Amino acid sequence: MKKILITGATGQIGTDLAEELRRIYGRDNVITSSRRDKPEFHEAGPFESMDCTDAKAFYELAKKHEVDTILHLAAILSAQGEKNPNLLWDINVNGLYNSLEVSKELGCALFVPSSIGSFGPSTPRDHTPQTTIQRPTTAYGISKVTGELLCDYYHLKYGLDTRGVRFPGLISYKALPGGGTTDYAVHIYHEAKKNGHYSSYIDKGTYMDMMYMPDAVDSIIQLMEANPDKLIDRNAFNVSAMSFEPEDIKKSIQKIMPDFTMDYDVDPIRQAIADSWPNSLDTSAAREQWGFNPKFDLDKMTEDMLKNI
Ligand code: VAH
Repeated sequence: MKKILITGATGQIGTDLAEELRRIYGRDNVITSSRRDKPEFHEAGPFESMDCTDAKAFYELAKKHEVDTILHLAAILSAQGEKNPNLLWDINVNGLYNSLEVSKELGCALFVPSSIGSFGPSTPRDHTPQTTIQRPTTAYGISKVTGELLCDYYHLKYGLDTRGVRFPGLISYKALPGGGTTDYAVHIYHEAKKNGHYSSYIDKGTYMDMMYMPDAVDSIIQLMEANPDKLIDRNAFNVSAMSFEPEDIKKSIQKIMPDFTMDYDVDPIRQAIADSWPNSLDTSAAREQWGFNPKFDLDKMTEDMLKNI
């Protein structure tokens, strides 16, 4: 990677990713973009407003900056997508299709994140294999499987250098997530610091894969810099650092904040989404093919989150 365009760059992943990429590759070699435009987006480096569903605007931005890599993060997340599946399809699939066409035209490498949301109730739930049944029951999951298949198609048919990971729930303190099902694992830290209490919308005993944002950012960079000859499962690799349920994160917080309390106010819509996803992923393919090796476990993440919020 030398000249990089990040779409959806003002979201939860993009905020941390742009900062780290600029530290490594240089401020002016990382162009960020988002549908929204705010003055503060221009402070950290080159930013241009761009709607990824506008094929012409997407192509012109990438060509103008002569990028060699596109990290396409623009997407609607699971819970928000169930409220507006038409908007989700437009952004998550038409936007992705544009990223493939632009990458093909300009010869760019392309990263597109998938998700544990690409699995469904018929997927083996524990130690979910790299290659297995993918029949998600959310519009979000269907868009993610579509994206995986399209990215593989463009690699096989046109030789496009497409790569992706299936992200678990991502936890960070720099930018809040928006409209996801795993967001409870971010909100709990903010509520712990603010109120010493949290009401979880995900029920006790609901295990989901999770990862701290520094490990997620490292995984994108590691994958994009990996030797292409070693990549078999390009779109997309299972990645995860841990699997936990709300009681686990509560206990982890109580090791630092003994008076922290939590109760449950379950949201049936987001609980149903969580229940359709795996409990834990098998990440051996990522570890073997490009050295995926997350550093943060739950307690180390909790310590860092509570220190920085
Ligand atoms: C969501 N945070 O909850 C996203 C992610 C694995 C979950 O895709 O929709």
